[in-house]
Amino acid sequence: MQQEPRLVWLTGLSGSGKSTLALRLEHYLFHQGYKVYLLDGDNIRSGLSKDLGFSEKDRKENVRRVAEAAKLMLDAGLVVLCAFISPYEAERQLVKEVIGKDRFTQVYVNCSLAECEKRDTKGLYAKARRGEIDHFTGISSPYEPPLAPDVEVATDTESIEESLGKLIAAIEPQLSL
Ligand code: GGZ
Repeated sequence: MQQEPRLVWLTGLSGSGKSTLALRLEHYLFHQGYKVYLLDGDNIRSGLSKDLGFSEKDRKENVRRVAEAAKLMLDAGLVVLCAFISPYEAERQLVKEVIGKDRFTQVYVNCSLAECEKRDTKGLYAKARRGEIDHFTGISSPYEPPLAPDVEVATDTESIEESLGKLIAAIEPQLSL
């Protein structure tokens, strides 16, 4: 049987664990034999969205571009994982429309702002608190939690292994090789 294309979209605050989980999921699926590719801030904001910042308008444009790029990758038959803060519900709904609801899975990587700020692996929250970064999600820019995510993991109470296990259990039945 041929691989079914699917988009798995992870949304959550900076530091919530989106990229870590998406990378682990990518490795897992790759080793299961899926053709899978991960899009995240690291590979998108250094190229395709290089001209964009973090204003509401720019974030919406970033998410729109990612959705269109992911759609092309789905047309090529890939399983695509996207890990973006994507703070606005309306834009996440747009992604679902662009991709088609039958091949879209939304994952809410839920982690409290307090925990993300405590982790602060890149020191960005401290900078945002000092006013050195504008429009920082959770501090000076909003994050709208998904209204009806297909899967939710709580990385402030679960281990990475637990969250990954939940993700795999939810996503693998939606895929076929
Ligand atoms: C939020 C910012 C900001 C501001 C730089 N607000 O934890 P990170 O570092 O590695 O991931 C964050 C990344 C967010 O990019 P996205 O493309 O996912 O955002 S969106 O979906 O809203 O377009 C963070 C870093 O960029 N970063 N400035 N002001 N995160």
